[in-house]
Amino acid sequence: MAKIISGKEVSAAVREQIRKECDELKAKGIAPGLAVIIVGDDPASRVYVNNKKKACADVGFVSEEYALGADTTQEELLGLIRELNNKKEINGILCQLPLPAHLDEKAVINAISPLKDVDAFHPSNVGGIMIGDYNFLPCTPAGVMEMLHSENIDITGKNCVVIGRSNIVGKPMAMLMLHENATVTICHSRTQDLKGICSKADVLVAAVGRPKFVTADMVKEGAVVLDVGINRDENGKLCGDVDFESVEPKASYITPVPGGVGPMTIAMLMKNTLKAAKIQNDIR
Ligand code: L34
Repeated sequence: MAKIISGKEVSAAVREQIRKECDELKAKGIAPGLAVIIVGDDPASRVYVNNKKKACADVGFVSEEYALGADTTQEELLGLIRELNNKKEINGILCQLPLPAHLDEKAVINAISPLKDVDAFHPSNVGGIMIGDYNFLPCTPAGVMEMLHSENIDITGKNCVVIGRSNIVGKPMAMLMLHENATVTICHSRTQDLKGICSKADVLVAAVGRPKFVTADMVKEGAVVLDVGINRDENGKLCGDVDFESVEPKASYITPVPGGVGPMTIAMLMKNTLKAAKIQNDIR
């Protein structure tokens, strides 16, 4: 029987701390502000953006939503980002991904001022993370680390396996685990003997984007299993990349979906926005 690490609970504790610090900033006349850009009408993105706005309200931040039509041009989007880069009341800018296919995601990420890049997707922030010199950590990997910390799980010298190599999750996830002295393996669609590698993992992070991809035969007895996926199963029900039912009895710790990594991603976004507000107001 695994202990379930609740992202709902851990994220609530993080947000509580942020709320306190936000109150302190407000006493100094500073109100942290986050701008969220959403382009088109992807229903999943809509849910995530709504959750981000709710979290802002919960911790006391000002949030501005910019909902743009699916036919928005690259020039229009870059124009908005330029405006937000210069807007004093806005400390953090986030452009929800994925963007409609005609838009250039890389150019959009590049256009956001690194000082307001609370996703930590800008190349200069990504580079900073590589060398351990950064202001912001990418929200989803940082959220996973926070879940490990909440249970005092020490990964020093441990065999950590990340399935997935995206710029948003897999690659930075591996880097954060490396920073905490783990031995890290990144697996992907071309990996040979995926099952063999996964079943040696002390800590297994699933970020593949395929429903119930990780099954019990891929998991070592007593492993810590962290599920980054958000998918719909054959019945349209929310599920992760891990087959929770079969894996849970084998794991020592496991994260659920929903109520796992998702809420942590949002809590880490709040943390980055608070930090951005402090830096931009020369506090600390
Ligand atoms: N720019 N794009 C940018 N930044 C991000 O950090 C994201 N991500 C990913 C997609 N695109 C992005 C998110 O915000 C994934 N993601 C995200 C955020 C929140 C939740 C899930 C993914 C979330 O709230 N999940 C809930 C359930 C949501 C539901 O009901 O569908 C959960 O409990 O897991």
